[in-house]
Amino acid sequence: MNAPCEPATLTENCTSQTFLKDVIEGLSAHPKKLSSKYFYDKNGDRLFQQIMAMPEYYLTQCELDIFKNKTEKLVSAIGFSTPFDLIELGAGDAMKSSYLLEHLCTLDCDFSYMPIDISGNILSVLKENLSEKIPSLNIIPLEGDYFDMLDRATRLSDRRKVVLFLGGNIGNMPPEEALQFCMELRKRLTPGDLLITGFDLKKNPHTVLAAYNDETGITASFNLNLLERMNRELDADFDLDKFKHYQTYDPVSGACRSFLVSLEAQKIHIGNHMISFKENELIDMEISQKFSPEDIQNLAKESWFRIVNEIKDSKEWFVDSIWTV
Ligand code: AVJ
Repeated sequence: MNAPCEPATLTENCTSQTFLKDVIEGLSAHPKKLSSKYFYDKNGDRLFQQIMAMPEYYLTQCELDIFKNKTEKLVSAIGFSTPFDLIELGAGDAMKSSYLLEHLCTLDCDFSYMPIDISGNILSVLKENLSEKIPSLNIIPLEGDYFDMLDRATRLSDRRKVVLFLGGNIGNMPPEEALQFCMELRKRLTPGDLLITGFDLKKNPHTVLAAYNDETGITASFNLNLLERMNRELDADFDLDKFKHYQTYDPVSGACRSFLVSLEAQKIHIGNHMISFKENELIDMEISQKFSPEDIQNLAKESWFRIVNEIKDSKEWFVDSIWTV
């Protein structure tokens, strides 16, 4: 039985109860599974920022190229004759979108910026950085799950919505889930609204694998940090030396996956739960799906969107696809 949450600490208590529930459910499944959305605690945010700075992790540079050098194209696709809310799902530190935000402010556009993120930590970093960089920007940070916060944004304002979902975050869902997600998103948008999604494209498989299998081991630490987070927040006793990161990329399906391998048979305690691992048993940690142009077209079509524009980086490794309802 879950204890009812005290109003004052409602978010925090309920969040850690959901975290525990998800973890126990995932580690009781076959194969064992953890959700990559829990990667992003304070330490995970820091590790992900290190990943974005790695030369192998081309995604950031590609999308930065789009936001820095093709800002005009983005702005004309958005259109700014009517006021709007720019809602960013998984905004993180808003490094890429800040170029768009700056441009829109220079043009004196009537818009609010509503960054949504599961990490309250990164949202406060974002707010601090952006208020300094673009003082005239109206920022309304929303901490929580995408759809809960999107619904809140709708209750706060009835202006036209421009939804940003960048960085290849959509790739963190297996294809079937991504379709469900787009359909859910579609339900929340009305004519005139736009969705701008960043897709990492299928490319030389060596390039893809290298981005997630760095020699320096930052991606490995990023995965292992979730075990450490469970030790800290859920009173678990994972020994990080007894798990090893394993990365795969299947160029046919486009699925890039990370696993943790249990290096020996072991029993782990999480609060008053116990989880057994066999030697070499896997935990399925994350998928980073890659897309062909046809994959993107099919996804848009099956979720009742229409593609109105596509903006690629100069290498054509990444695309920001602009959809309307
Ligand atoms: C933040 C989901 C876009 O999948 O490429 C980076 C996360 N994981 N390296 C990705 C990640 C391992 C990243 N996204």
